[in-house]
Amino acid sequence: MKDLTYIDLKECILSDNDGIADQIRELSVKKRFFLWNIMSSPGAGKTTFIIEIISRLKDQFRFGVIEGDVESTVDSLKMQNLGIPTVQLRTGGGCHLDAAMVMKALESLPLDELDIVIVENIGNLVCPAEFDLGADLPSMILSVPEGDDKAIKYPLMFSVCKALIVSKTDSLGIFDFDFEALRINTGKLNDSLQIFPLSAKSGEGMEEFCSWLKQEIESKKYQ
Ligand SMILES: Nc1nc2c(ncn2[C@@H]2O[C@H](COP(=O)(O)OP(=O)(O)O)[C@@H](O)[C@H]2O)c(=O)[nH]1
Ligand SMILES: [Mg+2]
Repeated sequence: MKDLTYIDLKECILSDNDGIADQIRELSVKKRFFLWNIMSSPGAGKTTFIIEIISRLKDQFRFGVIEGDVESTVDSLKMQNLGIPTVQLRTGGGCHLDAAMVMKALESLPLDELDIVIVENIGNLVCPAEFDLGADLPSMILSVPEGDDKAIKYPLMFSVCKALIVSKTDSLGIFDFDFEALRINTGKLNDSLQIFPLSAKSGEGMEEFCSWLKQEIESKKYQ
């Protein structure tokens, strides 16, 4: 082992990332916007939920969106159709967004005209959790059809989030989702995690979530 050069690339990548995440935090204070990172597996309902949030709160806040995808502009076109300033980040295979990518996207948004920037992260319950994006609200969506055991299988994601949105509650009659089991499993990882069962389709739970979100946004300190 003598003279062996050992470089922990993962550690280097994550420490570079954390430095840029800090710059994003400073930028968001200076430019006075709230940064919201939404993570989930593919199909959990991120885009549907974001559209519902924007349609409910667009008279109170000015939104911008950063869409992360491996390929395509499918989701960003939906945001553009709502008249929302949007940047599409294409990773071309990468399974997460990092802080440098988000910084690049922020540089293309009219930040002086925005109150909230939502990041729709790449659909994946693993890698996105490792990368701090400098968000005020790191959050995740777990849909009822995915099952209540995901905190056991993907613990880091549940550990780094401040809010857990349990989506598609309109399908609870079909799936055997156990909220008590979810609460027990997430409680072992993150006792400050706020859990919001809701359905972007039926509207159930959306109002409660919007009230909580407004409090989070209004509690951000801009000096
Ligand atoms: N039943 C039901 N379906 C939903 C709900 N939210 C999203 N979906 C559906 O789930 C699928 C994936 O939604 P999408 O928003 O594209 O998920 P994303 O890949 O996480 O952005 C679509 O067919 C949506 O219509 C919901 O609250 N209830
Ligand atoms: Mg989507």
